[in-house]
Amino acid sequence: SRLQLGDQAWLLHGFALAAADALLPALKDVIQAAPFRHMCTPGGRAMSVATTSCGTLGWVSDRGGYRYARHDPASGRDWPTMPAPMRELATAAAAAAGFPDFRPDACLINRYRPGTRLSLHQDRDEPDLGQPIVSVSLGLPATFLFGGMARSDRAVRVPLDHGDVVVWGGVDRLRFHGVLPVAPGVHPQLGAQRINLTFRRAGPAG
Ligand code: MD3
Ligand code: FE
Repeated sequence: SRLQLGDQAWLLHGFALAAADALLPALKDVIQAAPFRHMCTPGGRAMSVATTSCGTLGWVSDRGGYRYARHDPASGRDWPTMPAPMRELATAAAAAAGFPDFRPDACLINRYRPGTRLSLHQDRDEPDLGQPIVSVSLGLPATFLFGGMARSDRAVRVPLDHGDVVVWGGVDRLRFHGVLPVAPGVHPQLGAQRINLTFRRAGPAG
């Protein structure tokens, strides 16, 4: 089912479930090649969300700020290639939400243990804000906060389950958003964690 969250924001309930058998082993390989780590915020604190990336560009945070980088700073090597099942899922979800030409070059992988949250923020590190973002939720459920264009705008709470996909772009691309603390639990396939995949176009159009 397709639930409209904004003029150009959609929740595709269960959209990733059919691909999960291909997705989870591919994800496991990526995490083995580029393990989760707690990056430093520009303010010098360790992030509570653990992250890694795959694709040509990976999202990086350190004392110097937030940016996309070609290499994993933990290893000095290229980020793992974005596996085809991941890339194809993101392209299909974007098309289902009205963005037919999405070719992601970056996938940020966020890991939430119970208690982990992500405070309200905007995604504005990407050069082309005309490109949508596709988010895939796996493992433990979470409550997503879907806000407005100003931090103080009232936020709508959206429950996200294993297999849910959210696509947002256009007029909704710069909405503030966040994730409430993940409740304790154990997911049958992923254990005591929520993993979110965020697909983006972070480099030049192509
Ligand atoms: C924004 N990750 O890494 S993206 C991030 O669950 C990030 O890990 C979150 O925000 C996570 O930058 C969620 C999901 C999302 C979904 C719908 C939105 C963000 C949205 C709708 C409008 C604006
Ligand atoms: Fe975000």
